[in-house]
Amino acid sequence: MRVSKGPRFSWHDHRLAPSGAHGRFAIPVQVDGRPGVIAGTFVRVPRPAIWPWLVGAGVFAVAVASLARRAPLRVPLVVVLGAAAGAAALTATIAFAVRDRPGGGVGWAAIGTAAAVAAALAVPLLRLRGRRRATAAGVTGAVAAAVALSALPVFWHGIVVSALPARRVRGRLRRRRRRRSSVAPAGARRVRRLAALGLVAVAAAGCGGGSSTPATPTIPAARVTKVIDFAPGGSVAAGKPATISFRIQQADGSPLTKFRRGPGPHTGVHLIYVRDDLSTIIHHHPPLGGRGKIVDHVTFPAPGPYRLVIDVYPASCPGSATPAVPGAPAGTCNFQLFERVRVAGAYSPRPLPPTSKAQKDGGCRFTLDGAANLTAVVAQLVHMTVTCAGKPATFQTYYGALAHAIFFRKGSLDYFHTHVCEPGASGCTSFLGATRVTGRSATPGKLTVGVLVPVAGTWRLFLQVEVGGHILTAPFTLHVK
Ligand SMILES: [Cu+2]
Repeated sequence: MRVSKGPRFSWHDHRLAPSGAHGRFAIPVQVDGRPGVIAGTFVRVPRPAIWPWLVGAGVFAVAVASLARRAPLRVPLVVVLGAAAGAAALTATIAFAVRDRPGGGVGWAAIGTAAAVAAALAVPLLRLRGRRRATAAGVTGAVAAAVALSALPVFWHGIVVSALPARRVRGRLRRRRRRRSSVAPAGARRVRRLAALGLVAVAAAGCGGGSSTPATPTIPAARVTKVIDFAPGGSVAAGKPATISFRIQQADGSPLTKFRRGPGPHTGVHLIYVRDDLSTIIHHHPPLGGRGKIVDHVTFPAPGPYRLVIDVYPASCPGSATPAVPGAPAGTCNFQLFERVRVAGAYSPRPLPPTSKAQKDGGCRFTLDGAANLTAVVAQLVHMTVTCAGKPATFQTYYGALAHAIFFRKGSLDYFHTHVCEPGASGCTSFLGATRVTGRSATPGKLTVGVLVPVAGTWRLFLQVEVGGHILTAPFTLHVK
């Protein structure tokens, strides 16, 4: 039985508990039409000791009895005990309604009924005085006892799903297991202990509707953030302006309409078109006005297949659909989506030029230093000297940065992107997992560029700067070990 709505798929299953102290379980599933299996190990944990509970109950009973012998304390004692029992029953009812519905979701009707009964009992308890107040407390206690008795089967249950953080619960159990050598069957009394805290929910094996024929759960394809309404559907012409448009649909089905703003290059949506042979890139920042529809006008210089990288910085990181950039400041989200564009005409892939130390574009000369020993996943800095007409170049801020270093891997077209910002600028660091890199430029004509790529191979670095109002692109071939 499926017990969840929305992007999660959970179900009620009776096959998780093999007999014995521990054993393997394997549940066949169909995920997006493909057969799979969810397997694991089921370990029964020893019962917790009963004596602390007996001792606690004994101490409590003695304390209540000794207090009850003093006549002036009897009424306050009954009131306190009745109110405490009522509060405990309410907590337990809410905990069960929130975490233990066989059909999933939250039992709002049970919570509403419990709250109404609690309010009806609380009013006389607060308003009345003397013996009548004690009677009200007695009624509250009796109702609480009835509620507790109805929840009693929880103690017969072999499996407990705890609402406490897994690490804390498992840590406790591991310590307990280390202390005891023997393994007793089923941890029913562990249930009691957690249930007493009102923090437990019970699931699976044996509850809610008897045994059913084991079925193969059919799990639909995961919902993901994706590009929709991508146009054009067919090929475009080389040398003529083409219009590219699309929307980004989030995992919950809603369109992505809000993007990160502010200084620095990590904002909005970057579109990078790269020809499959890495001979050409086009880097655009389209406007982000029209309710999620992104439109870009682009002229492709030569025919052939292009990969389009859609590098997205959403305004917020909702749920798990757009994971936060690991290691980045909280709230920085980034993900990439990919599309293909076919530019009509004969395509003859150009071989990748060999490694070079110098490149020219727009009358400027780019000299690369320190790129001989590059390693994947390691942040390294290389040095770029840019001279235009023999003088050090003055870099202008272009798309939030003084320089953009765009990396594409030969063959797979894997992508990474780092930046060089003005001294003191924020939001210029690039992250790959927990590894980070920030470029620098302290003097005109000099750039310290961060190199950080996810896998080894032959990579093409496209260094982009703006000098004198012109965007210059210097491509370098890099070998990364
Ligand atoms: Cu950039």
